[in-house]
Amino acid sequence: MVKQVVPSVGPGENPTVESAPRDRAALVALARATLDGNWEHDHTVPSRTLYPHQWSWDSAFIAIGWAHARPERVWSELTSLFDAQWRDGRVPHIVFNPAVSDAAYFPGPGFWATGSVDAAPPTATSGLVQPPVHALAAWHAYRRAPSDQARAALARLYPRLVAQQHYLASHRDVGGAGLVSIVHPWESGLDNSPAWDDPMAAVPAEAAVLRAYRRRDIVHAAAAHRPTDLDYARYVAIVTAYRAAGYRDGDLAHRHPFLVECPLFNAALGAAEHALAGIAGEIGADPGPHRERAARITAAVVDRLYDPTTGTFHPRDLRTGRLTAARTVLGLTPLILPDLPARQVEAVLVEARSARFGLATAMPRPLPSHDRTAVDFEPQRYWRGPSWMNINWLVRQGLLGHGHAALAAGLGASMVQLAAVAGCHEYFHPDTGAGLGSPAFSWTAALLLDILAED
Ligand code: 9WN
Repeated sequence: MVKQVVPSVGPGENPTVESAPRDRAALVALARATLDGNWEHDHTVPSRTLYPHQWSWDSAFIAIGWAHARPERVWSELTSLFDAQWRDGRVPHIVFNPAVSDAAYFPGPGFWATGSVDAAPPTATSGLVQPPVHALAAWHAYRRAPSDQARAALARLYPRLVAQQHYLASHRDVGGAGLVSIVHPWESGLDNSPAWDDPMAAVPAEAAVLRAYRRRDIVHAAAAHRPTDLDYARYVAIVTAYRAAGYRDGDLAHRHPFLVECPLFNAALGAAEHALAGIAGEIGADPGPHRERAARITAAVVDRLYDPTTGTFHPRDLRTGRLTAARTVLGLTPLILPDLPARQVEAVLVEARSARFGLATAMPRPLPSHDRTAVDFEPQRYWRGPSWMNINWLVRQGLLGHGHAALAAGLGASMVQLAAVAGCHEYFHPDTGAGLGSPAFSWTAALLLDILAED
């Protein structure tokens, strides 16, 4: 009998791996049970404890998992998220569940105060966005579980996905070169990545500001595995600035403290146009404009964010005009662009296969979130070292798309092995494989189901 003990990761504890590897059937059962346990009437919470609302890019990844477990929920998941789309087209990064108390998550709906914002929906939401991986997820999930009902749901979602792209391209091209600027590290999804250290250092804030608030995350996870109080003080300061301007995007260049072109966010933007071209073809719309936009985005990602001296992609800080120096896993993610030129594909593969990330046809652990050889690599702290399933899944998709099936297989096997031992955690120690953060995390479960379905 296979043991299904989840490693203990309470605050202040040092997590250890306790279980023998699960076999495939046990892992599928665990992943399905994790998703079922986090299902909440029309969407899936990322985690019952840490994240008791709906998150934008989580729902996209989760929808992919539902295609394997309960296909009708793919469309519930995505539709409930897009029901909270703002009138300007932005898809909010959090949709708050009104049945959950304001104090259950910080910052809760009272902090965001979107009720008085013209473009916001009646439902309480945040005012930020997250990487636009939804078209890619909808198209992937549809092809995993096609049906007449699924095609009809896809057709209903299509104009909303197009509006999401339009918002990003028209309101967020602060640099004027065809790329989106994120206005907060939370928009990257990799909140405390070393990629943001330079632009964040320029945001005035003091950790003492946090005395006015109560962080809920460190009630449920070890503080040493989460962003610091100073990070949170800056997160609050940046939202406060954006909120004070009614979450409007005009004139951001002259007033906003954090403006960065992120390689993952913009790669997702381009991949979304490729996916929309596929969706358009399926539902009888015109794929042509999507293909044209996709080509322009890929060219801009290469032109603006690729550094030939490092051979990888970096975020561009619009406040300084420079690329940030850290070599994080963000640099590998433009692989998800099917039309990434061969020169950049080869360079990113060299980076991925180096000691920094350890990609191989047989690899003991998935990719870490940060360069293992960097002095600021922190194997337990959130996006500063630990391995995350969603980023590994995206890179794996990129490898498959560029014809590197053996590397994709090596990466996929390392992901499955990790969860077979540690369970469906939020993130994992990149060396020991111990589970960190939430022990029942939805996108980990969802993306595992997707990989297992290919075997
Ligand atoms: C802030 C929900 C989200 C993910 C992000 C991850 C984390 C939130 C937080 O959790 O961010 O948005 O409170 O730390 O960084 O990628 O979408 O799972």
